[in-house]
Amino acid sequence: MTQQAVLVTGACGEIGQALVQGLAKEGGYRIVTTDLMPLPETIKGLSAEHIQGDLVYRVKQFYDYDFDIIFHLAASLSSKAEIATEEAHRINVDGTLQLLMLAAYKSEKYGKAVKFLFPSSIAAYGFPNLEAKHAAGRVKEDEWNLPHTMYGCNKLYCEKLGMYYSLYYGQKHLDPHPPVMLDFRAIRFPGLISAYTLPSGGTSDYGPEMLHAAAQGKDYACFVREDTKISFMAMPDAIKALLMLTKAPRRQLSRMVYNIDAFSLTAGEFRERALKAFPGARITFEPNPRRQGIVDSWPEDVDDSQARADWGWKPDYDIDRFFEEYFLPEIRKRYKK
Ligand code: AKB
Repeated sequence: MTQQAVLVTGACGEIGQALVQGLAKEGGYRIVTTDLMPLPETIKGLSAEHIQGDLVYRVKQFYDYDFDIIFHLAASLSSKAEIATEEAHRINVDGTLQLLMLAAYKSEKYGKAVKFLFPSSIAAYGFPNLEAKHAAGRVKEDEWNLPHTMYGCNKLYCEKLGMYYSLYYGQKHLDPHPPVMLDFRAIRFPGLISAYTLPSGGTSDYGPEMLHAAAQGKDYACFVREDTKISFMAMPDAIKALLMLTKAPRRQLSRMVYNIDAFSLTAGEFRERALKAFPGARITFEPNPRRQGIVDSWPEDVDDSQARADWGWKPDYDIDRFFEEYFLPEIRKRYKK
């Protein structure tokens, strides 16, 4: 069987590790990985080749490969990006631009569209104040695209770049016989929670951090207010969504950027769930004004009806199933509680 050649950037990150495992489980892929770090033991055996280093300076090397699919996950997340803004721009935008150029070139050269899967984020949205956030409820993809963070600006702009290279690059669509363009597909992810890994540098991190701390019997001071509400998703659902969107026939897709949704809850509700599962957990609230401001600008919930209609998206884990069937059984095994 011919294998599809896949590149996963940011392979050592949370989504990267879970995606490499998901691709290996499905089979039929030759997986090349890249990251600043060496691969963790858990996925080392699943990558055919790992290229370690800064993506921005490595992209030239990837012109020697012919990838059918690129999962471009490498990014500096929202809290970290707000501290080192120009460096975040370099990682988030320059890296993406270079990979898009590579994928566009290869698509045209071989007359076969390279699929380019891009994890965007709820950070692409931005509300001026809490009243607007509460009033908006479930936002659609094209509403409130007014990010407050460098990371959100980077994600929104890279979505636009992906569309540009897929549709208009060189204005070649105006040729009588236009060349094959690349096939860009993006998902705006909510906060993600894995039972196996912890995020770093994000602002939705308080959710997973609180749960992992409670499971280990460690104190946790949550950096946002109790009433703070955004949407979250189990990591297996995030991987399911990426794989579903990768396989969806292009003709079924009415857009290039999709919201996906699973459940929304407040930081206080996270605490209640954590206390129910781990009664001794010590969780306090000590809001950090900058990080609070970031989460306050993100939607409480997103409307994912387009993803549901176009490629059959449906999460496996609602809030109850997330805790009872995924997170708690796995985390208890992990921390032996
Ligand atoms: C972050 O907090 O920066 C990310 C995200 C929501 O994209 N987890």
